[in-house]
Amino acid sequence: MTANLTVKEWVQKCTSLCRPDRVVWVDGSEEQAKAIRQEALSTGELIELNQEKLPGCYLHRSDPDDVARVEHRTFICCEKEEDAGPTNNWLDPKETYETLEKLYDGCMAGRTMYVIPFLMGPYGSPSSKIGVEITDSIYVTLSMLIMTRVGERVWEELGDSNDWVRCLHSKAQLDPENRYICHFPQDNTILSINSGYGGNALMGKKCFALRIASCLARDEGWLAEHMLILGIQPPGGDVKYVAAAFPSACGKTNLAMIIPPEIFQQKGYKTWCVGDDIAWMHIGKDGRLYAINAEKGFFGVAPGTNAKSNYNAMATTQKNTIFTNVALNLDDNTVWWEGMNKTPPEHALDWKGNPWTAESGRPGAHPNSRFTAPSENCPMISPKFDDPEGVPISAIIFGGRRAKTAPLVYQSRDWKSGVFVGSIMGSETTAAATGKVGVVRRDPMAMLPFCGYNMGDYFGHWLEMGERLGDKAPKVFNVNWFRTDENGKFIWPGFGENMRVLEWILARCEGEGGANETPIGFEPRPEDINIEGLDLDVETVRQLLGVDPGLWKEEVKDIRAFYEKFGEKLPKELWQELAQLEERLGLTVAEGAK
Ligand code: GTP
Ligand code: SPV
Ligand code: MN
Repeated sequence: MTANLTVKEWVQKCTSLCRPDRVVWVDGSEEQAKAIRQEALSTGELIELNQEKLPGCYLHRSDPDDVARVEHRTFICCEKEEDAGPTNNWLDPKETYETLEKLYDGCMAGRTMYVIPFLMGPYGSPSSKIGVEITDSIYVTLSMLIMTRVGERVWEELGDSNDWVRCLHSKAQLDPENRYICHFPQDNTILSINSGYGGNALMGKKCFALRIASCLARDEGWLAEHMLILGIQPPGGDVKYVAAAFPSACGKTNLAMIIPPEIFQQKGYKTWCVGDDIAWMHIGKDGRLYAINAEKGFFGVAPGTNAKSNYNAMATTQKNTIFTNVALNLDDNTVWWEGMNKTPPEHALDWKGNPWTAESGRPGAHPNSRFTAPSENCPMISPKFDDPEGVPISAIIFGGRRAKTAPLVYQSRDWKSGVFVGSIMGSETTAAATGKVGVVRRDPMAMLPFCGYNMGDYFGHWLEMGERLGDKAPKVFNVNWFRTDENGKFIWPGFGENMRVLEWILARCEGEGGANETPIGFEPRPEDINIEGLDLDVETVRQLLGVDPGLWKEEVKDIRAFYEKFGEKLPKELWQELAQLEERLGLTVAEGAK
């Protein structure tokens, strides 16, 4: 409990509005968590798994209509529509408070309300921030206990301050028609109703740590980004850190937990995971950019995860993990998902709880099924994980899922052209959000669904950060693991082998590593990528690095149309970068180009 009057008043207000039968203040103790888990087992919200094979592990099945983020029901509620920008859904704050008040009215009758104090970022860090989530979902409560730092210490850090984010969540009736994920940046408030899914309901994550935090970062001069943080230790050298922004379900967790290939291990390369989804980055005392992971756990995509693709994720999920919407193996009461192994269980229930076999003709696990696992389980968790200072970032890596256009890797000329590279990112949509999968859309900095204000201003903020960082700015790169051949098969082996690309990136950060200048930036020459021990020849690397002028001609058209949406808000520097790219591609500069 806390004596903080601003918290007490707000909890009182939410209690009178939602009218729960009972209020529980979550204290972060194992004893209380145990009682909450027991409650979840009795209501069926959690199913106990084989406690010998998977101690502390549970299965949760969500409502079948509530399995992913709902971008069309996600709103930024600031005073002026222009401040939300053309990439966000906007609602008027006053009207929205009124609409939502009606939906929250009595929504927790017959239920328990949990009050969860949580910290985003390490204890004792000047970069960390506090939130309080109120929820009527036990699943959300137990997930928050894994994903964030929860407990009495958070109240201590808060003291009597009013500087905390208000997060009110109710699963209500899980009614998709009345589902709202609303952000009120001017009030540090988030209201979420009628969904119980991760990104819609675990409000520390995308709602706070990205949408609200991006507004705070703009005002306070730092960056809140959809990025993994990875430490790479070359043989005999210091650990270097990279931060990488890939859109949802495009490989962050995998790269964050990368195991270098055998030949790299023999040389002595080591890797350390600092974070897999959210990086908060501040300029440190020495003028360099430092990153902390805002989270404490991993909310990772299950399908495709296996001992070969991501050994560390498999190891991380062997205890104290909640699995959501995966298949239940009835033979030994464990879990299964597509891509876990080649031997699907003979007796199983699918993610909806219906009898299932591999011959059923439908997936056993939902494509966006996930695991919620504590970071301390990860065998390669960085010793800097809890460091209040964070880690210094040498390189920022952008990347998307592109079958053809983007090459395996390239480096931007400087920070400004790096901001351009981030701003023109495109990627195929995935099952992480509702809607069509596999459609290419522009997803700048992998932040399209997560930037809490006008993205034109956001690009301007990135440019300003570069000015402040000067020659201490991280180098900026773009990668694409997802190029396909004429049969639609991935050409690059990916996963652990991505280390070969990281090696070139680190070399470039040290002023080493060969490169060719191309219209889009610096690319390694094919022989600059170490392919020793790979079943792949230099010719294929050449193909992976190819920049097809025809495809890029189409690409710049699409970028131009995207930029135009921002009108005056799009920084002129980015228009200039685009015009220069068009020129280098041999395209006439379109009329009206700025
Ligand atoms: P969010 O948690 O949604 O933000 O996603 P994420 O970026 O952490 O995605 P994750 O690492 O879980 O990747 C999800 C999908 O990408 C899975 O289907 C993986 O198999 C696939 N994937 C990851 N890395 C690679 C790679 O190097 N090559 C290929 N071909 N697929 C990859
Ligand atoms: C994503 O969709 O980018 C995720 C999962 O990391 S969620 O928490 O639902 O946003
Ligand atoms: Mn994510």
